[in-house]
Amino acid sequence: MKRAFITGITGQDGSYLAELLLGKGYEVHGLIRRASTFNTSRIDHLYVDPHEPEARLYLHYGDLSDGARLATLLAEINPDEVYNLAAQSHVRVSFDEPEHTADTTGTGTIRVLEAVRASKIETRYYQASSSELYGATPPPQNEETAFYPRSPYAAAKLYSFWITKNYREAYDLFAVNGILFNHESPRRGETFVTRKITRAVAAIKAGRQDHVYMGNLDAVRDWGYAAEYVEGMWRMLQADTPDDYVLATGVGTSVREFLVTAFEHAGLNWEDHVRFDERYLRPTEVDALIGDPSKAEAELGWKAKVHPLDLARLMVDADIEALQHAGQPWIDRVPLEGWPLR
Ligand code: NAP
Ligand code: G4F
Repeated sequence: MKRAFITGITGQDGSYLAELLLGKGYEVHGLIRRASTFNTSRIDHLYVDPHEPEARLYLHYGDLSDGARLATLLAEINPDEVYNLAAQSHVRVSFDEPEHTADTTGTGTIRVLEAVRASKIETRYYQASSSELYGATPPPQNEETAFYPRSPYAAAKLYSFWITKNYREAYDLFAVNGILFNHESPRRGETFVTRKITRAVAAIKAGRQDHVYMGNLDAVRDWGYAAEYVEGMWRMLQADTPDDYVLATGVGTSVREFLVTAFEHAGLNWEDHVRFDERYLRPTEVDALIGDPSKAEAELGWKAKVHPLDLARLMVDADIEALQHAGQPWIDRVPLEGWPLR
């Protein structure tokens, strides 16, 4: 039985990756942060009592700020594959918390890589790199495109990209960068633009909210479906040689197009409900990200099937469905615009 270690298992991608690996027969170990409330809602459906013989998913407390803990854990678990998905992953928030973002999204990576070396395990390493690295460089973007980061988040990810490549070359580690373009799902964090829109559509449709405040609607992104992207991560670690790959749909869509499609899908006119708030603008914006995933298709046989506007409809349906179930705490307790969240 193969064994995997996932940092960021409680996040969107970590939850889909855990599902995928369990489905392939892996034993899966995940790193979770100690919090004063439960933070496992995205993986609760995978829970099997660890005392039961069929249990294959195990969680361990730890944090990317704690290198010694990472080394001890890796030595104990001795995984065949390490997926480093944990990060402060919100671009707008990285302007508010640049130092924390550098420590988690940048230095956190060297802590995991050093833990791999210190524990002397034989493993393959996946680094969650990002299309944000391209920043101001115009699309289409592929593995040869120059990086031009435009946020503290992207600058931290730039360090992580290069240190991963350096450890591959310096220590002959099987280490890869997945340069993933935006990928979304019904499990997407609630303050990223797609999910913010689809949650607002569901709440407006249900008569629980009248409007939503948005930032720059002209930005273009290449939104794919997260459940498909974790398959690409796994394929990178099954390759004969380690390399870096772009995963994307190749289709660019503006925030406005996504928003119009989402509102229309629910039979709503977006202009009646969308307002502007500069709180959601960034000091430096990334205008357009559209990936060219041909290398992943040719070498890994990976291709995105769900395109951005299908994704908008899929996510609206999921949020409407979620709202119909009683006791959804997010809608009962947290007013969408009540907290000053980005
Ligand atoms: P996400 O939903 O924000 O999940 C982030 C995960 O990291 C969560 O499990 C979070 O734990 C954990 N985490 C944050 N700080 C940590 C710390 N100091 N120590 C340990 N764990 C910590 O992100 P995602 O969308 O799944 O993305 C996964 C990775 O891919 C991230 O590195 C992200 O930057 C990168 N990426 C994402 C996209 C995308 O479009 N989704 C595209 C390119 C790259 P809590 O649950 O406790 O907060
Ligand atoms: O959904 P977003 O916050 O995602 P962003 O900044 O593209 O970053 C995401 O994708 C990256 C991959 O390229 C990941 F590395 C990163 O971890 C994260 O997952 O914003 C998308 C666009 C931006 O241009 C933003 O300015 O939407 C625009 N936007 C307009 N109004 C908004 C809003 N973004 C947010 N979050 N909230 C708004 O109200």
